[in-house]
Amino acid sequence: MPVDERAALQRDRLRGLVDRLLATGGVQGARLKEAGVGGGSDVAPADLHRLPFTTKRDLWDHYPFGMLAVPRDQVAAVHGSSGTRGRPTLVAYTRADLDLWAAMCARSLSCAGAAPGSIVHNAYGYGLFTGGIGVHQGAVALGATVVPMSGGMTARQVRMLADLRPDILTCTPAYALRLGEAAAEAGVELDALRAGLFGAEPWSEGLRGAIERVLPIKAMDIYGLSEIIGPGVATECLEQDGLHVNEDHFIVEAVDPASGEPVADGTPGELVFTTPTKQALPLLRYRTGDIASLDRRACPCGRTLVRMSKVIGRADDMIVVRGVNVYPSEVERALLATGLVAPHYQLVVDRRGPSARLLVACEALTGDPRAELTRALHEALGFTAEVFPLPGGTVPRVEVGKAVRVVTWDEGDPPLPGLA
Ligand code: DLL
Repeated sequence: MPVDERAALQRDRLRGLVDRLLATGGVQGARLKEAGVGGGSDVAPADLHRLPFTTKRDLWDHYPFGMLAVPRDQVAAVHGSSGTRGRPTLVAYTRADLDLWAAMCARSLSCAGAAPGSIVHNAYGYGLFTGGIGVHQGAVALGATVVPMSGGMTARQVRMLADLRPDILTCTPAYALRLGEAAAEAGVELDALRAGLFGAEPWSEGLRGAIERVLPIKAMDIYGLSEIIGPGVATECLEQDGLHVNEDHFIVEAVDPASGEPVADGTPGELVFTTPTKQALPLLRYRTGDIASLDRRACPCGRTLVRMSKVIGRADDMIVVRGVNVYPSEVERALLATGLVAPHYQLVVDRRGPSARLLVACEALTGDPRAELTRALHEALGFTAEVFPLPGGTVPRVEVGKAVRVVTWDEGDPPLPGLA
């Protein structure tokens, strides 16, 4: 779509959203009134940065149904996070929202090279988590054949991959690696696979390389969050150079996480989304906590949708070790760039003593890589992390759900054998 045409669409849709929020009279409507907004005609996309934010706290405070913008009986489904990293969040969808979600996931699948007739092996978890059902509905809407594997039971997954010969694989990046290794161990060749859409957790270019070495595919990044809709908010095209944001439905901004002020394109900031077309849970300027930069330059693929970089980390995932801010993905990038370790690692923040230590548990490919890894990490992070090469298979592999990259050691035995 030409950029001007989409800007006009965004303007009209944003005005409609503001009118709906004001009419609903919930927390978002009240904040708009306080900000002096009397109706949709008062706002334009260029003024978006002056409007109030919405946060996860609002969802918690109004859990489960307090932020609905439609009567409860129009809610066709709910999804959410289990709350392993905090309190549970619940999001609601009308039938129209489910159709929008399916369309956005279909668009994402096709952006990554899937087409009607594709076979999509979907190993995202099904259930309250949005990954499985979101991608499933997208594959159906695209006219593909979906294999609803969900996560786990890796031997069975390998069997289905061998028997059904899918061309598209969808799962978390950590599980893609696990599946590739398990297929190789079982002597199964996955020569029909062409592309994968991996997301739900941060991953680096190094991990992309590792996945593309164990699987005969192009590995693409797919981003989303339950609050906005689930997967299908943004996806990489075959250029593998940034994720196209479906900004006709999800208007994106990047802001300074501390001040909340907009940052320039190309500068990492916290992603903030507005959902002008969602019905059950429309959100105005929702703060994601995810750090990435935006790129409005034309993409060789021809899509005019703004691109976001891979997510660098979450504002709340940042580890602070001796005053230095570290995102797990920076450690991943530095580790894998050495080519000396397998792409399985875990960061242990030892908080038992007066000053925190960062322990990096990894698996060496050959020899003792400690000196070189310590040097590479020092160069990347600016302080000394302690490297622990452990025997192959010691670092936990993820089978279900999201990879746990960081654990804290507060007291007692080390979280992994071999650490000290
Ligand atoms: O993880 C939605 C999803 C499912 C996206 C499947 C892609 C594929 P939530 O469980 O609500 O939803 O978690 C959302 O996960 O705020 C990010 O911190 C993180 N996340 C999601 N996708 C990516 C990605 C799904 N591609 C939270 N890269 C988000 C980095 C991601 N982080």
